[in-house]
Amino acid sequence: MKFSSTLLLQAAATASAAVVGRQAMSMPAPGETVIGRSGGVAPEIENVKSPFSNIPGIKRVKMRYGPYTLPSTKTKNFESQLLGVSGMIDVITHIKKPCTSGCTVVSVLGDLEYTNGTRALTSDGSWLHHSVLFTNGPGRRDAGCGIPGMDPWFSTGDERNPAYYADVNSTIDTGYHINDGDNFFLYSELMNMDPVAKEVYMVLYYDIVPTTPAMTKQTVSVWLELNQCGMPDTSRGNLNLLQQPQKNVFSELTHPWYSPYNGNMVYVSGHEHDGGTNLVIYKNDAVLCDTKANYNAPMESSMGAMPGMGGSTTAQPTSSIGAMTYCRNMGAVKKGDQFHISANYNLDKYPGMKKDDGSLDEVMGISILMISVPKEEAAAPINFMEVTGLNKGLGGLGQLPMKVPQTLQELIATGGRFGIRKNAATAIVPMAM
Ligand SMILES: [Cu+2]
Repeated sequence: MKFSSTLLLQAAATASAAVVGRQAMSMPAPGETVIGRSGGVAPEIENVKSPFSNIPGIKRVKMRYGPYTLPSTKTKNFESQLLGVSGMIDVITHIKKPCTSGCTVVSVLGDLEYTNGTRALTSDGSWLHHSVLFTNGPGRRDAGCGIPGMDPWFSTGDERNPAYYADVNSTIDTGYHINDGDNFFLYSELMNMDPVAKEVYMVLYYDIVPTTPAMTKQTVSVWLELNQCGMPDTSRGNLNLLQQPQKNVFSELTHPWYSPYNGNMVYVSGHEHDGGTNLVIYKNDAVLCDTKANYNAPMESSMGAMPGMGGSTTAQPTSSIGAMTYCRNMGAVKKGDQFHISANYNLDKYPGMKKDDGSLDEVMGISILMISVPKEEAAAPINFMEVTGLNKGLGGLGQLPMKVPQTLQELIATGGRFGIRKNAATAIVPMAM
């Protein structure tokens, strides 16, 4: 279920055989009505007021990506026919960056909109199921597994939480640096609950500042999730190979990740599917952050609370997660510190998401940990065996040479070890930069 490696695998698998053009993606099936087209078209790029006005030179850039057509729940597509889930699409797009000549990101927030700029909400049947933002460019890598190429550095589910790459209450001496040679890719899994197709846009709000020589640090985004780096979870029997629950009440524990960095922990998030109660991030077996699922919060509550975001929030049925809490400024991390997550579920209390045939859909446990590190340390070699603890767990076996894939072909060759996400219903949608 590793997004980063599997996305590349998906991309490779679909690039030659199933390239779907932008036009095709936004075309409704014959006879379908598409809503979201009336009432004007919101701009693609907009400067809006940043809520962090205490930071000198800060700018909030709102960027719209798409359009994507959410299929009607009656539409037969890859997802409905092979995955048994109606109204869903999975798309990877090459997207524009919020700056063209380099900048530093201090916060990102994701949202979903209709064509005319009104928010697309779960209350009207439009789900932002998942979205993951990747950077590809010189020196980029997945810090969670040490795989070079794609850096998954931002993710949002329908909780639409902000992510932080710096302490926004302090002087900005760190952040996620974007360089000239970087390319952005956005993976989105979006879902429609209605028998009417809808045209939507993914929206990312970036709070950015100019990169300055005074910034001696940079923030590294570490992706932690169930089946960390393709390694089986240390708990057994909770989930099948497709990550469908085999029990109603369980705690799924991941293979540990060992920090290759000395630095400071800026932020950590939690993402679960319905049925989840909380996701706990442990540092050296002590609770670092207990992110709690809130079933009573209005969906998109974080967004609604952001100044200038507007939009209505509607209370959801208590069977759906409306918000996940997160932690900020958690203190120091040292090289060798061990991290693992526990995704806790109670499907007796909160029914999980179901496929069309009524069986339970897969569940997830994802956390992104932002660590601010000295610039020179951010480029330190990452050894897969060290970051996954194999070196420690297998008593020196990590001394064996382990070839880290350097090319897409080599990465594909590791498919068995890194795993392939089952719903590889991905289309590549090239976009002009
Ligand atoms: Cu998810």
